Amino acid sequence: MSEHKSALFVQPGVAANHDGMQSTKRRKFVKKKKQQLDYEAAVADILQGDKIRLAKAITLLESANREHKVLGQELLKRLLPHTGKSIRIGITGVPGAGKSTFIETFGKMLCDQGHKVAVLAIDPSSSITGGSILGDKTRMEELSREKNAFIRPSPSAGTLGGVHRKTRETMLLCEAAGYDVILIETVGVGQSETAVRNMVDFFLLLVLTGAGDELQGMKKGIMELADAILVHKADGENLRNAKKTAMEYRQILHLLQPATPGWTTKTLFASSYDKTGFEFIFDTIREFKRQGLENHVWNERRNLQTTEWFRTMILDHLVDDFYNKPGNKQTVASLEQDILNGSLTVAQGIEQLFARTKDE
Ligand SMILES: Nc1nc2c(ncn2[C@@H]2O[C@H](COP(=O)(O)OP(=O)(O)OP(=O)(O)O)[C@@H](O)[C@H]2O)c(=O)[nH]1
Ligand SMILES: [Mg+2]
Repeated sequence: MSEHKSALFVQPGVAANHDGMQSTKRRKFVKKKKQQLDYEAAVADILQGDKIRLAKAITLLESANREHKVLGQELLKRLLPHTGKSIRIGITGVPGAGKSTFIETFGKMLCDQGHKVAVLAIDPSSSITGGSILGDKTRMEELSREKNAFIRPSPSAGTLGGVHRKTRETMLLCEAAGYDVILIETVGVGQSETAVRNMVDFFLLLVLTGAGDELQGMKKGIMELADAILVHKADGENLRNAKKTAMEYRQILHLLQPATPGWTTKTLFASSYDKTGFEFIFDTIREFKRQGLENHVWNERRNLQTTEWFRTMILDHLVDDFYNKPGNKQTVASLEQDILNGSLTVAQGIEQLFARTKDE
Protein backbone atom coordinates (compact mmCIF):
# COMPACT_ATOMS: atom_id res chain seq x y z
CA MET A 1 0.00 0.00 0.00
CA SER A 2 1.41 3.36 -0.86
CA GLU A 3 1.92 5.83 1.97
CA HIS A 4 -0.75 8.02 0.41
CA LYS A 5 -3.43 5.41 0.63
CA SER A 6 -2.61 4.44 4.17
CA ALA A 7 -5.01 5.46 6.89
CA LEU A 8 -2.00 6.97 8.59
CA PHE A 9 -1.23 9.46 5.90
CA VAL A 10 -1.53 13.05 7.05
CA GLN A 11 -4.04 14.77 4.87
CA PRO A 12 -2.47 17.57 2.90
CA GLY A 13 -3.21 21.02 4.10
CA VAL A 14 -4.64 19.93 7.40
CA ALA A 15 -1.82 20.96 9.62
CA ALA A 16 0.68 23.74 9.28
CA ASN A 17 3.85 21.79 9.69
CA HIS A 18 6.58 24.17 10.63
CA ASP A 19 8.12 22.61 13.68
CA GLY A 20 6.83 19.13 12.97
CA MET A 21 8.64 18.82 9.68
CA GLN A 22 12.18 18.80 10.94
CA SER A 23 11.71 15.82 13.19
CA THR A 24 10.21 13.67 10.50
CA LYS A 25 13.16 11.60 9.42
CA ARG A 26 10.75 8.95 10.13
CA ARG A 27 10.62 6.23 12.56
CA LYS A 28 7.44 4.70 11.21
CA PHE A 29 4.55 5.75 13.42
CA VAL A 30 2.89 2.38 13.25
CA LYS A 31 5.09 -0.52 12.26
CA LYS A 32 2.90 -1.89 9.54
CA LYS A 33 3.45 -5.62 9.75
CA LYS A 34 3.00 -6.00 13.46
CA GLN A 35 0.60 -3.10 13.92
CA GLN A 36 2.65 -1.87 16.83
CA LEU A 37 3.26 1.59 18.02
CA ASP A 38 6.24 2.88 19.92
CA TYR A 39 4.08 4.55 22.54
CA GLU A 40 6.87 6.20 24.45
CA ALA A 41 8.27 7.87 21.37
CA ALA A 42 4.80 8.90 20.18
CA VAL A 43 3.90 10.33 23.59
CA ALA A 44 7.17 12.24 23.80
CA ASP A 45 6.79 13.67 20.29
CA ILE A 46 3.20 14.76 20.86
CA LEU A 47 4.00 16.34 24.22
CA GLN A 48 6.67 18.34 22.44
CA GLY A 49 4.07 19.62 20.02
CA ASP A 50 5.12 17.67 16.93
CA LYS A 51 2.24 18.43 14.57
CA ILE A 52 2.85 15.55 12.20
CA ARG A 53 2.71 13.02 15.04
CA LEU A 54 -0.34 14.74 16.43
CA ALA A 55 -2.12 14.53 13.09
CA LYS A 56 -1.21 10.86 12.76
CA ALA A 57 -2.48 10.10 16.24
CA ILE A 58 -5.77 11.79 15.37
CA THR A 59 -5.98 9.72 12.21
CA LEU A 60 -5.54 6.57 14.29
CA LEU A 61 -8.47 7.54 16.49
CA GLU A 62 -10.58 8.34 13.46
CA SER A 63 -9.71 5.11 11.71
CA ALA A 64 -12.32 2.48 11.02
CA ASN A 65 -9.61 -0.15 11.32
CA ARG A 66 -10.03 -1.88 14.67
CA GLU A 67 -6.35 -2.43 15.29
CA HIS A 68 -5.58 1.19 14.63
CA LYS A 69 -8.38 2.25 16.93
CA VAL A 70 -6.97 0.10 19.73
CA LEU A 71 -3.54 1.65 19.25
CA GLY A 72 -5.08 5.11 19.19
CA GLN A 73 -7.01 4.53 22.40
CA GLU A 74 -3.94 3.25 24.23
CA LEU A 75 -1.99 6.28 23.07
CA LEU A 76 -4.81 8.56 24.20
CA LYS A 77 -4.84 6.89 27.59
CA ARG A 78 -1.14 7.55 28.04
CA LEU A 79 -1.66 11.17 27.10
CA LEU A 80 -4.67 11.71 29.36
CA PRO A 81 -2.63 13.04 32.30
CA HIS A 82 -1.53 15.88 30.03
CA THR A 83 -5.00 16.90 28.91
CA GLY A 84 -7.58 19.30 30.28
CA LYS A 85 -5.52 22.45 30.53
CA SER A 86 -7.08 24.40 27.69
CA ILE A 87 -10.04 26.69 27.44
CA ARG A 88 -12.52 24.92 25.19
CA ILE A 89 -14.66 27.30 23.19
CA GLY A 90 -17.56 26.34 20.92
CA ILE A 91 -18.61 28.77 18.19
CA THR A 92 -21.93 28.48 16.45
CA GLY A 93 -24.18 30.56 14.23
CA VAL A 94 -26.21 30.25 11.06
CA PRO A 95 -24.37 29.56 7.79
CA GLY A 96 -22.75 32.80 6.67
CA ALA A 97 -22.64 34.34 10.16
CA GLY A 98 -18.90 34.57 9.67
CA LYS A 99 -17.74 31.82 12.03
CA SER A 100 -14.70 30.80 10.01
CA THR A 101 -13.60 34.38 9.42
CA PHE A 102 -14.12 35.12 13.09
CA ILE A 103 -11.99 32.13 14.07
CA GLU A 104 -9.25 33.24 11.70
CA THR A 105 -9.09 36.72 13.26
CA PHE A 106 -9.57 35.53 16.84
CA GLY A 107 -7.11 32.67 16.42
CA LYS A 108 -4.44 34.95 14.97
CA MET A 109 -4.86 37.43 17.79
CA LEU A 110 -4.46 34.66 20.35
CA CYS A 111 -1.36 33.31 18.58
CA ASP A 112 0.11 36.81 18.60
CA GLN A 113 -0.42 36.86 22.35
CA GLY A 114 1.54 33.63 22.70
CA HIS A 115 -1.30 31.15 22.88
CA LYS A 116 -1.37 27.88 21.01
CA VAL A 117 -4.69 27.53 19.20
CA ALA A 118 -6.31 24.38 17.82
CA VAL A 119 -9.31 24.75 15.53
CA LEU A 120 -11.67 21.84 15.03
CA ALA A 121 -14.78 21.91 12.92
CA ILE A 122 -17.99 19.97 13.11
CA ASP A 123 -19.90 20.38 9.94
CA PRO A 124 -22.76 17.98 9.44
CA SER A 125 -23.20 19.18 5.88
CA SER A 126 -19.66 18.46 4.82
CA SER A 127 -20.31 14.76 4.40
CA ILE A 128 -22.92 15.62 1.82
CA THR A 129 -21.42 18.55 -0.04
CA GLY A 130 -17.76 18.11 0.78
CA GLY A 131 -17.55 21.81 0.04
CA SER A 132 -17.30 23.61 3.32
CA ILE A 133 -13.99 22.22 4.44
CA LEU A 134 -12.34 23.27 1.23
CA GLY A 135 -13.83 26.69 1.69
CA ASP A 136 -12.60 26.90 5.25
CA LYS A 137 -9.09 26.05 4.27
CA THR A 138 -8.95 29.17 2.15
CA ARG A 139 -10.78 31.25 4.74
CA MET A 140 -8.36 30.26 7.45
CA GLU A 141 -5.36 30.62 5.22
CA GLU A 142 -3.47 33.02 7.41
CA LEU A 143 -4.19 31.13 10.59
CA SER A 144 -3.07 27.85 9.04
CA ARG A 145 0.33 29.39 8.39
CA GLU A 146 0.78 30.27 12.05
CA LYS A 147 3.34 28.17 13.85
CA ASN A 148 1.14 28.06 16.94
CA ALA A 149 -2.07 27.06 15.20
CA PHE A 150 -3.38 23.64 14.28
CA ILE A 151 -6.47 23.25 12.12
CA ARG A 152 -8.31 19.99 11.77
CA PRO A 153 -11.60 19.58 9.94
CA SER A 154 -14.03 17.06 11.33
CA PRO A 155 -14.07 13.65 9.75
CA SER A 156 -16.46 13.92 6.84
CA ALA A 157 -18.07 10.53 7.20
CA GLY A 158 -19.89 8.60 9.82
CA THR A 159 -22.74 9.08 12.23
CA LEU A 160 -23.19 12.27 14.19
CA GLY A 161 -22.32 10.36 17.38
CA GLY A 162 -19.14 9.05 15.81
CA VAL A 163 -18.10 12.48 14.59
CA HIS A 164 -18.53 13.86 18.08
CA ARG A 165 -16.54 11.13 19.74
CA LYS A 166 -13.72 11.83 17.34
CA THR A 167 -13.89 15.56 17.95
CA ARG A 168 -13.66 15.07 21.71
CA GLU A 169 -10.71 12.76 21.37
CA THR A 170 -8.99 15.11 18.95
CA MET A 171 -9.51 17.91 21.45
CA LEU A 172 -7.78 15.86 24.17
CA LEU A 173 -4.84 15.06 21.92
CA CYS A 174 -4.48 18.74 21.01
CA GLU A 175 -4.40 19.62 24.70
CA ALA A 176 -1.63 17.09 25.27
CA ALA A 177 0.28 18.74 22.43
CA GLY A 178 0.14 22.02 24.33
CA TYR A 179 -2.77 23.83 22.67
CA ASP A 180 -4.24 26.00 25.38
CA VAL A 181 -7.19 27.36 23.40
CA ILE A 182 -9.44 24.99 21.47
CA LEU A 183 -11.96 26.53 19.08
CA ILE A 184 -14.71 24.28 17.76
CA GLU A 185 -16.81 25.60 14.89
CA THR A 186 -20.23 24.14 14.32
CA VAL A 187 -23.01 25.19 11.99
CA GLY A 188 -25.98 26.33 13.99
CA VAL A 189 -28.39 23.69 12.90
CA GLY A 190 -29.73 20.54 14.42
CA GLN A 191 -28.27 18.43 17.17
CA SER A 192 -24.75 19.42 16.41
CA GLU A 193 -24.75 22.54 18.55
CA THR A 194 -26.13 20.73 21.59
CA ALA A 195 -23.41 18.14 21.19
CA VAL A 196 -20.75 20.84 20.98
CA ARG A 197 -22.20 22.65 23.99
CA ASN A 198 -21.66 19.37 25.83
CA MET A 199 -17.96 19.29 25.06
CA VAL A 200 -16.88 22.89 25.63
CA ASP A 201 -16.49 25.25 28.56
CA PHE A 202 -17.70 28.39 26.83
CA PHE A 203 -20.26 28.58 24.05
CA LEU A 204 -20.39 31.59 21.75
CA LEU A 205 -23.30 32.29 19.43
CA LEU A 206 -22.60 34.56 16.44
CA VAL A 207 -25.60 36.49 15.13
CA LEU A 208 -26.13 39.18 12.50
CA THR A 209 -27.90 42.51 12.45
CA GLY A 210 -31.13 43.21 10.70
CA ALA A 211 -32.37 40.18 12.46
CA GLY A 212 -35.33 41.81 14.18
CA ASP A 213 -37.76 39.25 12.87
CA GLU A 214 -35.27 36.52 13.26
CA LEU A 215 -34.84 37.55 16.86
CA GLN A 216 -38.49 36.91 17.48
CA GLY A 217 -38.36 33.60 15.72
CA MET A 218 -34.99 32.52 16.96
CA LYS A 219 -35.22 29.43 18.98
CA LYS A 220 -35.05 30.21 22.63
CA GLY A 221 -33.25 26.91 22.97
CA ILE A 222 -30.09 27.97 21.23
CA MET A 223 -29.88 31.28 23.06
CA GLU A 224 -30.11 29.37 26.29
CA LEU A 225 -27.05 27.36 25.31
CA ALA A 226 -24.87 30.44 24.83
CA ASP A 227 -22.54 32.07 27.37
CA ALA A 228 -22.23 35.05 25.06
CA ILE A 229 -24.09 36.29 22.02
CA LEU A 230 -21.92 38.23 19.64
CA VAL A 231 -23.33 40.45 16.92
CA HIS A 232 -20.83 39.91 14.14
CA LYS A 233 -19.88 42.06 11.11
CA ALA A 234 -20.19 45.19 13.23
CA ASP A 235 -18.42 47.35 10.68
CA GLY A 236 -19.06 50.19 8.21
CA GLU A 237 -22.65 51.19 7.98
CA ASN A 238 -23.59 48.15 9.96
CA LEU A 239 -21.91 49.27 13.16
CA ARG A 240 -24.81 51.30 14.54
CA ASN A 241 -27.23 48.57 13.78
CA ALA A 242 -24.98 46.04 15.42
CA LYS A 243 -24.96 47.99 18.65
CA LYS A 244 -28.71 48.29 18.52
CA THR A 245 -29.11 44.59 17.86
CA ALA A 246 -26.83 43.78 20.79
CA MET A 247 -29.11 45.87 23.02
CA GLU A 248 -32.15 43.99 21.78
CA TYR A 249 -30.54 40.67 22.57
CA ARG A 250 -29.59 41.91 26.00
CA GLN A 251 -33.22 42.67 26.75
CA ILE A 252 -34.39 39.30 25.59
CA LEU A 253 -31.70 37.51 27.55
CA HIS A 254 -33.15 38.86 30.78
CA LEU A 255 -36.12 36.64 30.18
CA LEU A 256 -34.14 33.50 29.53
CA GLN A 257 -32.36 30.92 31.58
CA PRO A 258 -28.58 31.45 31.61
CA ALA A 259 -26.51 28.60 30.13
CA THR A 260 -24.08 28.52 33.03
CA PRO A 261 -25.13 28.84 36.67
CA GLY A 262 -23.85 32.06 38.21
CA TRP A 263 -22.94 33.63 34.86
CA THR A 264 -25.00 36.29 33.10
CA THR A 265 -24.96 35.65 29.36
CA LYS A 266 -23.06 38.52 27.75
CA THR A 267 -23.88 40.42 24.59
CA LEU A 268 -20.96 41.61 22.49
CA PHE A 269 -20.27 42.95 19.03
CA ALA A 270 -17.22 42.61 16.81
CA SER A 271 -15.94 42.83 13.27
CA SER A 272 -13.53 40.30 11.85
CA TYR A 273 -12.84 42.65 8.95
CA ASP A 274 -11.89 45.60 11.15
CA LYS A 275 -10.51 43.34 13.88
CA THR A 276 -12.46 45.24 16.50
CA GLY A 277 -14.09 43.93 19.65
CA PHE A 278 -11.74 40.97 20.00
CA GLU A 279 -9.77 41.91 23.10
CA PHE A 280 -12.98 42.19 25.00
CA ILE A 281 -14.11 38.75 23.89
CA PHE A 282 -11.13 36.96 25.35
CA ASP A 283 -11.31 39.08 28.50
CA THR A 284 -14.89 37.93 28.89
CA ILE A 285 -13.92 34.30 28.45
CA ARG A 286 -11.06 34.61 30.94
CA GLU A 287 -13.40 36.18 33.47
CA PHE A 288 -15.85 33.35 32.84
CA LYS A 289 -13.12 30.84 33.64
CA ARG A 290 -12.01 32.72 36.75
CA GLN A 291 -15.54 32.76 38.10
CA GLY A 292 -16.16 29.16 37.14
CA LEU A 293 -13.06 27.97 38.95
CA GLU A 294 -14.02 29.99 41.97
CA ASN A 295 -17.55 28.64 42.25
CA HIS A 296 -16.57 25.15 40.98
CA VAL A 297 -18.96 25.30 38.03
CA TRP A 298 -16.00 24.85 35.66
CA ASN A 299 -14.86 21.49 37.02
CA GLU A 300 -18.35 20.24 37.75
CA ARG A 301 -19.34 20.84 34.15
CA ARG A 302 -16.27 19.08 32.81
CA ASN A 303 -16.86 16.05 35.01
CA LEU A 304 -20.48 15.94 34.00
CA GLN A 305 -19.50 16.20 30.34
CA THR A 306 -17.15 13.26 30.66
CA THR A 307 -19.65 11.01 32.42
CA GLU A 308 -22.36 11.96 29.93
CA TRP A 309 -19.99 11.18 27.12
CA PHE A 310 -19.36 7.75 28.65
CA ARG A 311 -23.08 7.09 28.98
CA THR A 312 -23.75 8.17 25.42
CA MET A 313 -21.01 5.82 24.26
CA ILE A 314 -22.62 2.95 26.19
CA LEU A 315 -25.87 3.58 24.37
CA ASP A 316 -24.12 3.86 21.00
CA HIS A 317 -22.28 0.66 21.66
CA LEU A 318 -25.40 -1.25 22.68
CA VAL A 319 -27.31 -0.05 19.65
CA ASP A 320 -24.45 -0.92 17.28
CA ASP A 321 -24.07 -4.31 18.87
CA PHE A 322 -27.75 -5.00 18.61
CA TYR A 323 -28.08 -4.11 14.95
CA ASN A 324 -24.89 -5.94 14.03
CA LYS A 325 -26.30 -9.26 15.25
CA PRO A 326 -27.61 -11.27 12.32
CA GLY A 327 -31.32 -11.08 11.85
CA ASN A 328 -32.04 -8.26 14.27
CA LYS A 329 -32.67 -5.65 11.60
CA GLN A 330 -35.18 -7.92 9.89
CA THR A 331 -36.88 -8.78 13.18
CA VAL A 332 -37.27 -5.09 13.97
CA ALA A 333 -38.69 -4.42 10.50
CA SER A 334 -41.24 -7.18 10.76
CA LEU A 335 -42.32 -6.15 14.27
CA GLU A 336 -42.69 -2.59 13.02
CA GLN A 337 -45.14 -3.84 10.42
CA ASP A 338 -47.13 -5.67 13.09
CA ILE A 339 -47.22 -2.52 15.20
CA LEU A 340 -48.37 -0.42 12.26
CA ASN A 341 -51.16 -2.78 11.30
CA GLY A 342 -52.40 -2.96 14.86
CA SER A 343 -51.65 -6.58 15.62
CA LEU A 344 -49.13 -5.64 18.32
CA THR A 345 -48.78 -2.77 20.76
CA VAL A 346 -45.40 -1.08 20.98
CA ALA A 347 -44.81 -2.58 24.41
CA GLN A 348 -45.68 -6.04 23.11
CA GLY A 349 -43.30 -5.47 20.21
CA ILE A 350 -40.48 -4.77 22.66
CA GLU A 351 -41.37 -7.84 24.72
CA GLN A 352 -41.31 -10.04 21.67
CA LEU A 353 -38.14 -8.54 20.29
CA PHE A 354 -36.14 -9.19 23.40
CA ALA A 355 -37.72 -12.55 24.12
CA ARG A 356 -36.68 -13.59 20.62
CA THR A 357 -33.19 -12.17 20.73
CA LYS A 358 -32.56 -13.68 24.17
CA ASP A 359 -33.33 -17.17 22.82
CA GLU A 360 -30.79 -16.84 20.05
N1 LIG B 1 -18.75 42.89 6.72
C1 LIG B 1 -18.21 41.78 7.24
N2 LIG B 1 -18.30 40.60 6.56
C2 LIG B 1 -17.75 39.50 7.10
C3 LIG B 1 -17.09 39.55 8.35
N3 LIG B 1 -16.67 38.28 8.63
C4 LIG B 1 -17.03 37.51 7.61
N4 LIG B 1 -17.68 38.21 6.67
C5 LIG B 1 -18.21 37.68 5.40
O1 LIG B 1 -19.28 36.81 5.66
C6 LIG B 1 -19.31 35.72 4.74
C7 LIG B 1 -19.39 34.41 5.47
O2 LIG B 1 -18.23 34.22 6.25
P1 LIG B 1 -17.77 32.79 6.78
O3 LIG B 1 -16.65 33.03 7.71
O4 LIG B 1 -17.55 31.86 5.67
O5 LIG B 1 -19.08 32.32 7.54
P2 LIG B 1 -19.39 30.94 8.26
O6 LIG B 1 -20.33 31.25 9.35
O7 LIG B 1 -18.14 30.22 8.61
O8 LIG B 1 -20.14 30.12 7.15
P3 LIG B 1 -20.38 28.54 7.04
O9 LIG B 1 -19.11 27.83 7.43
O10 LIG B 1 -20.75 28.34 5.63
O11 LIG B 1 -21.50 28.22 7.99
C8 LIG B 1 -18.05 35.86 3.90
O12 LIG B 1 -18.40 36.46 2.67
C9 LIG B 1 -17.17 36.79 4.70
O13 LIG B 1 -16.30 37.53 3.91
C10 LIG B 1 -17.00 40.82 9.04
O14 LIG B 1 -16.43 40.96 10.13
N5 LIG B 1 -17.57 41.88 8.42
MG1 LIG C 1 -17.41 28.24 8.21
